[in-house]
Amino acid sequence: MEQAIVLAGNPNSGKTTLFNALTGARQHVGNYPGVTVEKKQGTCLSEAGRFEVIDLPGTYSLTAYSLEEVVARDYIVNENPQMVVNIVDASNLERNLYLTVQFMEMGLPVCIALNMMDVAKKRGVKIDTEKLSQLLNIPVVPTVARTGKGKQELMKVIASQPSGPVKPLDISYGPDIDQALDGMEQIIESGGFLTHRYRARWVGLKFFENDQQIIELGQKQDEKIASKLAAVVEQTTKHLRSTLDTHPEGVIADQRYGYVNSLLRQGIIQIHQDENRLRLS
Ligand code: GDP
Ligand code: K
Ligand code: MG
Repeated sequence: MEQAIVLAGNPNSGKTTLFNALTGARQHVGNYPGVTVEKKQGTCLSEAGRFEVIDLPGTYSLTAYSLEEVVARDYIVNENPQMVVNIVDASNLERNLYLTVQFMEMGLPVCIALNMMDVAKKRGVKIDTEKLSQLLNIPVVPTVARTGKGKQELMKVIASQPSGPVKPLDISYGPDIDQALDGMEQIIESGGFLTHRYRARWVGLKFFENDQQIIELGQKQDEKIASKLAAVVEQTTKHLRSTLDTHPEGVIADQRYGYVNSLLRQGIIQIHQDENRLRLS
């Protein structure tokens, strides 16, 4: 069977540029089934082997807030690629890693192509890619998609990753949501509720995020479990509102950003003032 990888990331992170650099002329364009979202597919012949490559629609999150998010998420879950190659804009790390974290929460095999390294360098920003890789526990390969720099290294790293299940990332969402998620996870697992496609804790999280696609899929499978989960969400929401004057979706976004920032604060980014630039300005 041919090895398949997907390119995923924020809009304008350089996905299509990297896709072109990897596949050259060996590509074709179609649509995802049933929707008018463009699907680019191609073949990468690298030193590390032959790969089928898909350029997924750009997204900022993985909750069903937009068609692009649903298409990207569904494609990954249905096709089960060997690797999700997350194109991260090195000049905008915080925003981009917010999506990375969400791929990791789904329990997917993820690696980072840390792109736009030329832009970061020009701005005097130095990124410790090894440290970022250690902290996230996933491969990070610096790239400049525009020139093709780093693409062979990226394919080698992908080819060298062991297959098999990946340890998912579980962020703490504070005591109230964490405890609710523990309970939901048990309900979800014992009922086999959507677990043929998704990990249990992630399903619980999507109920908290009011993800209409997952909630409707769940209701179709088992109305009773779906309303049990909705009741847990409702109770926790009430509690959060009365004690902290906040709501689950807000807490979840804040904690995700908090997690990303706690990584970045550990010396990932160094800013060097360019002496020439100082003299010129
Ligand atoms: P997509 O929305 O993720 O598919 O992003 P694109 O591939 O369309 O790239 C967005 C813009 O960034 C384009 O103008 C690219 O030429 C540019 N770009 C992509 N990768 C790089 C890179 O590594 N360095 C620089 N300087 N520009 C890049
Ligand atoms: K640009
Ligand atoms: Mg694109």
